[in-house]
Amino acid sequence: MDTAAEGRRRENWREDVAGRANVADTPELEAYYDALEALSMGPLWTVANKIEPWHPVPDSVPVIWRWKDVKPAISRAPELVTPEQAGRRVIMLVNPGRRQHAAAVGLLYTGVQIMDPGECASAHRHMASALRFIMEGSGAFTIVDGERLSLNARDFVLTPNGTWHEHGVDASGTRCIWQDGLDIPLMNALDANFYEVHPNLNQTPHLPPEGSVALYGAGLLQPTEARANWRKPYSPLLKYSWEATEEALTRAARASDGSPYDGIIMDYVNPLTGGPVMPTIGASAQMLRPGERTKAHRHTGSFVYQVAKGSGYSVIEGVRYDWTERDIFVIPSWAAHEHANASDTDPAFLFCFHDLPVMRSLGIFREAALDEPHQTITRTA
Ligand code: 1HN
Repeated sequence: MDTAAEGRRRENWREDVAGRANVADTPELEAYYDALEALSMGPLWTVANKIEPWHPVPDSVPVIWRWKDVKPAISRAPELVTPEQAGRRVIMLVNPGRRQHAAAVGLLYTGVQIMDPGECASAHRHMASALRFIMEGSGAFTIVDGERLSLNARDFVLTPNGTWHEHGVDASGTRCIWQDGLDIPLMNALDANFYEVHPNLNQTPHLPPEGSVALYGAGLLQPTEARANWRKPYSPLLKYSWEATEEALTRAARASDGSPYDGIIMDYVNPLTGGPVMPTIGASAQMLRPGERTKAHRHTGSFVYQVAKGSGYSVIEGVRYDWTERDIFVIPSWAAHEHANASDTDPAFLFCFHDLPVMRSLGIFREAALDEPHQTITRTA
């Protein structure tokens, strides 16, 4: 793949700097390397510049999956497999640089799932943390650890790690499509994944429907004693409605100039801690005001975006990606990026999830502005 990142990587490996490895191959050395390999050993100096780059050099490349391509692709699946056969009827969005990890970017997985009225997928749980962002349709629901939640377009719902979860669409609903996001590649990289099917195949909801929204969704909390039993590492609030999200961003725009790099951006938070919704995956919503074009920066962390409303473009490592509603795109770690709203009259809204909770809890988040406010656009994807 001939991307800017790839170019940097090649330069980086060739770079001849004092203190960095610089050993020419000789027949003696080649024979020595072969002998080491037979012993499951190897010289560090042939790979040192690769495994210790000057800055992150992701295998992931920027990718956009446009709704005009995703919708027809996922719409074929119901003709070919049932949710019972498939377990989950999902089309994965796979980064060309991360195929062997089934990753969309970095250590994050994403896919789109389709379900028809009256269908239901069985309950399971796993070590991976999961989320969904609803793309279209009505009557979808999910049951998370016994709590049934109804899902409308652009709602954001959590199925944190270890929770039993299943999804379906009411018989009175319409065909539903949503985006799934999981940290499967992270769990597999850590060799920490587990998976279990529910002993009864489906849950019997035993908690009040939308109970977490009733208790935690209004920005007010019960007294300390009443909520002291919540000791789990994820948000007790499981669903964040789009209506409240759009309103929060619209109000924030009246009170703040926002970020020069992201416009009006707000994190979905655990209401008990103000921290991220799950220990390994965070999520944000952002609004680009009419005509807004943000400044370019780069930072560590991998990002999966879905365009919730409006249209515009992002410039990632000098390449322009035009986007519109329901398009999904990814920004790899340390890639230079900036966003623009194409409309002079309407705001644009982006949903995104990312691994910043991992970066922050390990103390490895780093960010930098570019020298120039905007990148030179070398090509349009
Ligand atoms: C999963 O549990 C769902 O619950 C969707 O709908 C996609 C991909 C990999 C592993 C588990 C779901 C998944 C998944």
